[in-house]
Amino acid sequence: TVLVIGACGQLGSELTMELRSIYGEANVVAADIAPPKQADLRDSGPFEKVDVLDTNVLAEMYSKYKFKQIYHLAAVLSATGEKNPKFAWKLNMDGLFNVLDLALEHKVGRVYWPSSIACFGPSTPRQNTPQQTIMDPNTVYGISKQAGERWCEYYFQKYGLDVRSLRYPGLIGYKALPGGGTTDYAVDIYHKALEGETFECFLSEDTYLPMMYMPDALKATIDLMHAPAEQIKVRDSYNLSAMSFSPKEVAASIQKHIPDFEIVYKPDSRQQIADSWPQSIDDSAARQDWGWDPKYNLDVMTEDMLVNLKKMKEEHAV
Ligand code: VAH
Repeated sequence: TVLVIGACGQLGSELTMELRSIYGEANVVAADIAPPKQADLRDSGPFEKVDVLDTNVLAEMYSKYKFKQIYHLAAVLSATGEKNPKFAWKLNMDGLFNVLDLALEHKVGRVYWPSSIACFGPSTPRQNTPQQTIMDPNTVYGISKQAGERWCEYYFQKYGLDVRSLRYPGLIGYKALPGGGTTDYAVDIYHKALEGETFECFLSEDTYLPMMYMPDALKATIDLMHAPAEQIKVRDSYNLSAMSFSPKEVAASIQKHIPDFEIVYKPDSRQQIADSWPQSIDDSAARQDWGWDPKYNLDVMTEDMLVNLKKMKEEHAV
């Protein structure tokens, strides 16, 4: 059995469905603070209401399911974290400790925990950011990712826990909305384009950020977790990348399909967060160690996003 904590989030909802297609629906337990809204997630396998800060509930989950793997995705993201710094630190760090300790106590075979390009900061080299480099994150979310990476490596080195991690770029998908991130504009822009609305972008037009289409992110996560342990040389968190683009470029990519789509730029507090992150990532370690090889570029993603969002809107409209 596999436990997915944060299964109703942007990544969690798609990763749970992917894991269910691999391990069988009954063998992947979706856990989150509230039940899933998506019908396919809700109807395809077991759901448990879990607050990752409640160690008693986590212990009950283990005795009920005896899971062999845990994907711990529950966290407060960058923009929301800046509004509630202390809670973001508590949820992101105590949640991770609870999962690492549960896994250690019950000898859970493999643990997955996501880091992010947010672990880098203003002094980090912004082009082709190396796997090992300066890290001075200045968001609570980024600090929690930097600290979390150090603790994952510690649990591996000191206790032999097989915990694995990826530094995700911004993730884009059509099945679930993101929650409280700085890269969320890159999902919302597609919805607004299809609704024929002018898109108000909260980042300036030339804000380059590393990004990835959800199918690539899912494949990277599964490939990392299925790789033999001896291939995993990086035990804090692997750099991971597929493309980088700016709001101006994604708008232009959309206009190839929807010529009269319009965008206006109204940078807000998230601009400072984006300006502290890398613009492109060197993910050669992931490529060498476990064969990382992304498939989607901006135009292919745009086509797939618009086709699938249109289909979903027509189905819901019926
Ligand atoms: C965020 N989507 O914006 C997340 C992610 C790299 C960005 O960590 O906070």
